[in-house]
Amino acid sequence: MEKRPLPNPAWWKDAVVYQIYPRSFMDSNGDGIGDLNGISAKLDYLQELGVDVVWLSPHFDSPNADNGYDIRDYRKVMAEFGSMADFDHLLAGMKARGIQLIIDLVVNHSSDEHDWFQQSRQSRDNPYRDFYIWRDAVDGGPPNNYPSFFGGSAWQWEAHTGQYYLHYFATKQPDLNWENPDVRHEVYEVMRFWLDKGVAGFRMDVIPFISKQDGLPNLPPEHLAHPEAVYASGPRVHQYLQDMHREVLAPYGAVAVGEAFGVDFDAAPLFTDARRGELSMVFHFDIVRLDRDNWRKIPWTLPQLKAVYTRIDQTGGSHGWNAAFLGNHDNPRAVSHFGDDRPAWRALSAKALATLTLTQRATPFLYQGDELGMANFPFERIEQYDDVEVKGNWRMLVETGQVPAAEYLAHLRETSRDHARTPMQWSADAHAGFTTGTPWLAVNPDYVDWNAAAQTADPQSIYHHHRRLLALRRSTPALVHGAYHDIDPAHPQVFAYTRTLGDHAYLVLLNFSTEALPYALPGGLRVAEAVLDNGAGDTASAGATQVQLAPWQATVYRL
Ligand code: TEU
Ligand code: CA
Repeated sequence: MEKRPLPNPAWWKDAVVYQIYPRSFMDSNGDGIGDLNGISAKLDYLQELGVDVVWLSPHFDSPNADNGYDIRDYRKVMAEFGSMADFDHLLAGMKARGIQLIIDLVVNHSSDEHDWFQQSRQSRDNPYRDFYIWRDAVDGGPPNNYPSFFGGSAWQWEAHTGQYYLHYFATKQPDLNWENPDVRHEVYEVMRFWLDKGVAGFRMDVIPFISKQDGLPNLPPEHLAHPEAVYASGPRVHQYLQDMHREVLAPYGAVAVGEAFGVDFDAAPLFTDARRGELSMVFHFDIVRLDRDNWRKIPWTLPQLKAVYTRIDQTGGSHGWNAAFLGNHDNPRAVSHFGDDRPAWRALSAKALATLTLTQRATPFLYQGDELGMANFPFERIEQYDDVEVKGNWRMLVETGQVPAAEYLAHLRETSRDHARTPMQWSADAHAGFTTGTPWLAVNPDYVDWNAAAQTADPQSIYHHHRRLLALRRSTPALVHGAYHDIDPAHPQVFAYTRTLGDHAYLVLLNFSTEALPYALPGGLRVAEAVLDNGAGDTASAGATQVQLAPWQATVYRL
């Protein structure tokens, strides 16, 4: 076991993470699918940007029912992405540049093609039967009313052994049975395998779901549309995580960021309070889900958004920590989601959102392409989508006549996961320089104007704004660790907060609107100097108690 000397055991609090969705990042061999050698070829780009850590979405052997979130072999690299030698080469290239690697641990479920499940489904007395969750039919139907997130029941009938198995996601993603100590042991072994290679830790997929409710009772009707609250509150989740921490995470000094889907504000500290020994930090869903109800887009207001930031900061408290993010592979593009992707405002609002994420008391997670202001894809037809979730809901809702096709498509245009999965826009060359072949998912046609080559050459670009923010954060402990205080929670257009550490105080002012606004600083605050601005307008001079905010202006002031 490799022991890494870490000067600061909580080094990840000061880090900025960049998420790579390998299928869509860079294709090195012209088959239209991004791969590990493609990532290796772009490490200088990541180093220039200034990120400390890469989170790599699943790179394991998978039949790709859910783009790698259905793992067939936890110790093998997906053939489309390359070989284990390519992985080792990638990791060495990161180490050489001082970049740590976090990989995706997807162990609430495996693929149905995993050997464990192939064995498990053979017979009721197979030694692997209890690796999964099998139940008898009840009244000729599924054991309970649990829905799957990808449409239909969470139970799949297997005639061969006359029982149902549980799958919270696709039928090809059977849930592992964490009650079985052999399952837990196997997961620890998988974790050690990758830690021994030198990865720094894990992003843990839907980790609160691993403990199932005792007796698997029916969901009360009010939970049917959002079963995640029940799925995330099983009786033994904290026991399992504390065991995992003691057995694997602590001895290796590994970082763990949990996807806290379904975890409410009161429960979050149970996962992240360092005194409990579970996870390092969690992703809260309350921001990215503020404007939606499953696939439906719903209205949101800035005061609501600000209230969520404050609540999340409170869950961190003084013993916990959070992850800040506005996008990932499961969400629409940040600039289209919370900014304004019309030509006049796209760059400014993307810079304002970056300013927000990179000045939180939390570890920022940037999603590939957001540093370029990549925007949603102009989807029109169902055939243009790839996502298993889109297709499952189409079958369940549209094909049964419950929801008109036009209505579902109109919402998907705002909420689909596929917006984030279109290929990375590297240049104005064919297919945005992502591939010399045919990309697996269409490239956004706006790549001609919005790409990395153009932006790395332009000091005023979104990309360079990110570089400046990363450098500022690195040199300003108050922006990482300082107390967070929203100084004007009710203002409908302005997001204004301070970050204070000892004598060092900063004010972040964000105009979330396309209106020019005079803004009197609350509480008698006076600015000392602007330390970073997104170029939307003029900044105020020393001593000012009032500032003029241009549309989408984003400024960090020292107080
Ligand atoms: O996603 C968890 C999750 O529940 C949602 O974000 C999900 O994307 C879906 O929209 C719920 O309606 C994680 C992964 O990030 C996601 O890509 C996987 O599809 C999912 O788990 C299953 O592994
Ligand atoms: Ca490839």
